Amino acid sequence: MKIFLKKLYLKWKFFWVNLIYLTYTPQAILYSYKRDRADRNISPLQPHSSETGDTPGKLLRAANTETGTIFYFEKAELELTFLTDDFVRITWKPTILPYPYGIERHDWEILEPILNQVENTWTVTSPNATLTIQVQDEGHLKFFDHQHQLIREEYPPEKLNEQWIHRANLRPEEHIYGLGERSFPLNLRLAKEINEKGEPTAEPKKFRMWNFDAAGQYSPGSDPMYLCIPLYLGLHEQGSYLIFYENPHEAIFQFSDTATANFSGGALRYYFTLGSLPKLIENYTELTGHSPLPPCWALGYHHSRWGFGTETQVRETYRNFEKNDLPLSAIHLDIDVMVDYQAFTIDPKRFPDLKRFIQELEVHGVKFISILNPGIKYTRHNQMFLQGQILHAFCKYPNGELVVAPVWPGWTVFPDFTHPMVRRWWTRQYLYLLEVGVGGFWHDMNEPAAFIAWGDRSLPKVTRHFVEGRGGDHREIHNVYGMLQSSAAFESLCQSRPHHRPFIVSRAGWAGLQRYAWVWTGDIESSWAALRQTISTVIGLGLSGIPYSGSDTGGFQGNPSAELYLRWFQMSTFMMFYRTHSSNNVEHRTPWIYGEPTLSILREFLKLRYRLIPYIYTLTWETHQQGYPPVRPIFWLDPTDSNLWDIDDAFLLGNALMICPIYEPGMRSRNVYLPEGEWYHFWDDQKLTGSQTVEFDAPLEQIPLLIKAGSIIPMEEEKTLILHLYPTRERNAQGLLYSDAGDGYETSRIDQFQLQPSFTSATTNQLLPNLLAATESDPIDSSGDGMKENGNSMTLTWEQQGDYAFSYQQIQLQLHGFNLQKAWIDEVEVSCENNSIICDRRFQQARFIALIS
Ligand code: NBV
Repeated sequence: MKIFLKKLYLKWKFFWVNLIYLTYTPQAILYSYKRDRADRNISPLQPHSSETGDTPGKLLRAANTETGTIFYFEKAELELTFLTDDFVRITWKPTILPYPYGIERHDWEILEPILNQVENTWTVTSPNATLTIQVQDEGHLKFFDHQHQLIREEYPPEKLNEQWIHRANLRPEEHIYGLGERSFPLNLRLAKEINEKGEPTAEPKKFRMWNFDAAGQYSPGSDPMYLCIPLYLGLHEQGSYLIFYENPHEAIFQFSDTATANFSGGALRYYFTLGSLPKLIENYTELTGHSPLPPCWALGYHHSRWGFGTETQVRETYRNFEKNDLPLSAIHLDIDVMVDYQAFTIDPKRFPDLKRFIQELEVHGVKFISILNPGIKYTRHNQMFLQGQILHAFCKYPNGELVVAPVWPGWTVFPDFTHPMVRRWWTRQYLYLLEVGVGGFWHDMNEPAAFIAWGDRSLPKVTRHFVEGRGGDHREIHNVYGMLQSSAAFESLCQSRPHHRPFIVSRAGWAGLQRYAWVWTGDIESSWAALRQTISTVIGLGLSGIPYSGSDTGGFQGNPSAELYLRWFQMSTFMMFYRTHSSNNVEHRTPWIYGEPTLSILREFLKLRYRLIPYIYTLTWETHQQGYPPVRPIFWLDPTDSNLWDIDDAFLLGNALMICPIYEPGMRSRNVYLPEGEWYHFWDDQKLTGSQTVEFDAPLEQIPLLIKAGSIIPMEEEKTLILHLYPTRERNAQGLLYSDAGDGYETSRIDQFQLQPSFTSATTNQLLPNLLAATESDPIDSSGDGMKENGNSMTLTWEQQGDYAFSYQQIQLQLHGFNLQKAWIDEVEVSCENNSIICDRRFQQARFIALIS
């Protein structure tokens, strides 16, 4: 009975989606039938548990060559290529190498490793001995770190017709993260298969690698998702590693006592790196590309809704934001503003003078973002279709017939983005919208998605693709399709607006998408479970190399209560893509519709986000340089503390800020396990010691926010830079501030702040006279280098690099955790008020006398 009711409920929930699709049903039936007929000779990928595959056979010999070390087996060759001392590329041959869509860097100086043989076991060691790989008979591989600790152990690969089966041992305590976008716990080893009743079973989850449209609504536990990446990180007691399979074919990954990767085809080429978590991500993003700096406005708040409809509605919305004193940076327009859902159109009836309207928005500091689907309406009345036909731009069946499938415009054709000429053609299509001033693009349905009556929601697997001239089919291209569309858009924006940074959001993607686009997590249901799920999904994306993501605040489908919306909004405030979006059949989700006190609390969080922009923008610079995701798992701070490995109800924003969302109705307090070190409670400066669980209050106005002691957080208000100093007990703290014009590619600057206990030379005892006068305590020699620490004083030094002019009119230094008694800026005494000092110019040193509070 319970199951029946649940099924009935689910049916009701999906009713509206079905209604939408109803008009497309005849087409969907026809297409599904045609797709299945075309794919009749392609058997679906099944996970294999048996050892039926063909293995490489006996290891015969090995030799160092120019491209790496080659191991010759009876039936295969293995090539190990050291890209750096801790990063190796592994290729099993013979194979047809993948077209390197995911790879950004090709110019590695291949290192020559040290090759050794003891009986039938060979070892290859990187020049600095950071990584040693042991190759044994049959193709058994072991990876050791510089201390000769075993980090990973792989079994010989198995080949089963086109398929590859690759297994590795997992240690009992080993945790696994990654695989791109997932709707499961952060540690993927905890994920279980769900049975028909919707309950988890004991069987480890089989994760599918096949970008998939959740079509209107998904819940936690849905798989696959829109953006799959065959990459995972392993973390265990001996260390951590990352493995990335450069193979976009459909695959199934499962993690039990072993990690199994089962690819339906393609090459067994993968990359392995070990070391600290930041180093793993650094290596991976060096290979697959760094995210460009986003325009600074993109870090503000975005408001979106499917169903905005007209200029009047959008105007009313931004004016209401202003009236309610709510900052806003962008409005996103969904498919309803197009003409017959045709790509690159905006209905002139709804937006009679688009250019002028976009200018109006610009005056109010709001960007106009336009949705874009990859499919082109299949009709002779559509110029783009006609042009594309002339250029042979669309995907075809092996017999040369166009692949036509139903999507929003009705019968639709799909550009083959694997053809450079098609990408060039596509880049030109953005021009009109760019000319009228559209601020950025939101790529939807680019898995690519099609409406179906049954079976796979995409193109037939036999669909032919150009693959840069070498040819291939949809089995190889499906997962990179959305990324290639984004690469064309990126190119277009760079070309036509060379002085502005592109802003693109994409639903689908693969390894390397970070070079072009941000991501949102699609059509998540509006529920408390979905709010909590978002934390793992976003962290998992970051660990998979996708640093900029966020969810539809409040959930896409459904009407969140004021409390759910508020709690979701509070969480989104600290995620990189800060957007509210919802379906066209739900209530409007603008902050004012929730009334008080919700409206005021939302306003506070919005304003907090804007105050934090200097800190967040600095994180984007770090991401651009090193690839680190701004939103991080808690274990990023201390991977040796296994208590942190499973935490997926909290996250870090940079290393200084820990965010603990509230994810249950009525929850007014929650427990938080703090990583080692000292912490400050953001809301009241309470000091806490790490490595323990602490309970925090969480009234509606707050979610627990913790600051790592030792941080300096740059914030801004009006034209004032506010440096929040959170010293450790030893009075140390540091922070960075990156700044530039906020867009474009001109000059930039880095300001570096360092707070330390003040020292004086013990031999000469030359404390600054004013400092001497102010302090009562004796200097303590704690440094051991003849310098004496001056008890209650600390010094903030400010160093800078870069040519961009410092743009703030005032600087406020706000001290936390210590009572400020006296302060000097470049040795001139200044007044202190409310534990802070204000100055109107840059300085080199600030000194404080402050007593620990
Ligand atoms: O374009 C309509 C929606 C969009 O609002 C949503 O964000 C996308 O994820 N789109 C999916 C297509 C319709 C889904 C039912």
